[in-house]
Amino acid sequence: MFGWGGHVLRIDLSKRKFVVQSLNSSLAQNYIGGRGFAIKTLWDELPPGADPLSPLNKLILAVGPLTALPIPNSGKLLVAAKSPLTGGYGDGNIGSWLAIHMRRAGLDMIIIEGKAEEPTYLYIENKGDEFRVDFNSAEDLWGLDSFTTEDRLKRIHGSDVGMVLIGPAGERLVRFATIVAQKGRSGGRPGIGAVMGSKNLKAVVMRGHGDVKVADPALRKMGVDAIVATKSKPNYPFWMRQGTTSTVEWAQEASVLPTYNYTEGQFDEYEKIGGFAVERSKVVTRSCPQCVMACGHVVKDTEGELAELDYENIAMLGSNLGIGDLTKVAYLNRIADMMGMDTISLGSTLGFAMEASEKGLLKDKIEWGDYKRAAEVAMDIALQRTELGRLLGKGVKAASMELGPEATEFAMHVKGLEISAYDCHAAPGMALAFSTSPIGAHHKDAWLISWEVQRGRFDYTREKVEKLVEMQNIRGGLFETIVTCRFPWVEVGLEIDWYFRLFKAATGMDMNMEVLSTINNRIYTLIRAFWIREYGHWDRAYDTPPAKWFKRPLSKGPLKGAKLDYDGYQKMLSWYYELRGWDERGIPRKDTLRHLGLDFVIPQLESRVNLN
Ligand code: PTT
Repeated sequence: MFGWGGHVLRIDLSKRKFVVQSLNSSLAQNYIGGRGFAIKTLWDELPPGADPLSPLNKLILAVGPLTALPIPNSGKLLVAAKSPLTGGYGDGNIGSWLAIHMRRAGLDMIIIEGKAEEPTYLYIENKGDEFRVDFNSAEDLWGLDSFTTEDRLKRIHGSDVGMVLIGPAGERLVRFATIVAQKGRSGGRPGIGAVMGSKNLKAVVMRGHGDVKVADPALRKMGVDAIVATKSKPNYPFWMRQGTTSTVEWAQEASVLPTYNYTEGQFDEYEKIGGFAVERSKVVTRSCPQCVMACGHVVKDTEGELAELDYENIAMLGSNLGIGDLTKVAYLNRIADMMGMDTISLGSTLGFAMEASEKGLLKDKIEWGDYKRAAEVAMDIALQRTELGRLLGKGVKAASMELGPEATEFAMHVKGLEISAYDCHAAPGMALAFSTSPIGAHHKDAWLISWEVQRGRFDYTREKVEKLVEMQNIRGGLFETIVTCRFPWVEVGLEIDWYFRLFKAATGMDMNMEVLSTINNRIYTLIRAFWIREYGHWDRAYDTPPAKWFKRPLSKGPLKGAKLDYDGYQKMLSWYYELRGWDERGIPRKDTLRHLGLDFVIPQLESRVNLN
């Protein structure tokens, strides 16, 4: 089998044992890699209803057949588990040298089970098919921030290793703790860092040896051509200057920049935190391994320290909190990176707390725009010091439920995952994208908003839903399974056909939109089955965006008065279910399951819900 390494490394932390297993070829063909491998493994192996923070949960690190190849932006790793934030399927796509080392060693997936008795970190190395896994004490590392931990591990193992690790937030089980790599890459928004912490696992360090075997040696030349094509795109020079941060100006113009906990779509001080401000302040740019489109723009924060910014970080820790100063935003961003917390969820949680404080629902004071207080509360969340930090560390859904019904009206999440940085008062298609994303409200599976703004943002049309499904198939079905960065395609316009040809050269297998659509339907439907199995029931309300966007119109700007229409939204949701072959409740139909080769889920689903 070309394209895949052919090995799965299974590590049991409780027994301090490991085993190397062969990759099942039908898994490779039907699920490709990354997210496909993760959901199939979780469905097959996780005891239904398992507590995500118990030793029963499985931490999955998976690459795909294009990861680490000499093609544009291939240094990515999918991290997944049952999410402690949402109770459903959770994953993230992080740039890390660990992905490169896994591929060199012929590993397609690492499955980490159980719980170490003491704080531990793993060191993995291979010689051909022989693997060594050391279970090392992490007593000296426990409590250290993610930057210091990385420095220490590199001093011990050399700077050429790959690694992922957690910060103090993961150790303390903050529900939106992430996995960190390279002092600024952060992945696994739905609390995958907390799952790692619950296993007493501080880091996974690896040195892999070997080559990735591909079906067609012409891949190398094709990869170089794809890199040249990427760099020749007209938008490439501007991208290199501002990366995702230019989205601040675009979002302001389009009235979708989350402001004051998604109450408004425009922020008066946007220019101070926009792409041009970043360009002026930039000290250096950082990237994932094997990247030709570095997106981490590093600026100095209020303390003169370096912090890496992207659009989401700026919007969620800037306009969403009423903070119009890049150095202050950068300071909050650095706290999140060092502590190992997701910036989107942190920004949403702090915004929620500011609104709750304003409404007198919190006894603690935390005011809009007060970055010092925001930083204090962020540290409190990471270290779980006070009642407030412990409340907010559960995420906005759980925190709002504890504060009561009034608070749930402005808790900005879907299925428990805080919404990424696009206000949807006037963007029903993007609201649907957030609400049907397989991990909760994240933009990675469908960034419909720019298309929607151009095509008629107030329409509730079937065309929008069809476009959404097409985007989900490409972004979720292709990039989350071949496991490379989607930026060459989405940001500068590298044609999707390049990926199909590279896939064929790597694996010998054909790939086109039709194959992709079937594979993604299979993966999406299995993920949906997983949510239903874990929740024990399903309801359209889980696929519906927060109340604020329906009930509280924008109060200023060119779109003053705009809000979502509930009936229009529900009409679009029904079309979405129809296109996916799910029933009116959002539950996959039996014939859909059979058609996609998912017959094996029927008995477990039938024990929880009636299937149509
Ligand atoms: C991603 C999410 C994003 S999406 C951003 S900014 W973005 C935030 N970045 C964070 C950060 O930084 N520090 C921090 N403590 N928390 C953060 N949380 C947020 O995490 C990321 C890039 C980006 S930057 C994006 S869009 C693209 N995402 C991809 C994806 O999802 N799939 C894919 N195949 N390719 C992608 N390429 C791009 O990668 P999550 P990363 Mg990320 C400082 O991990 O869980 O998916 O959350 O991993 O290595 O940082 O790459 O404007």
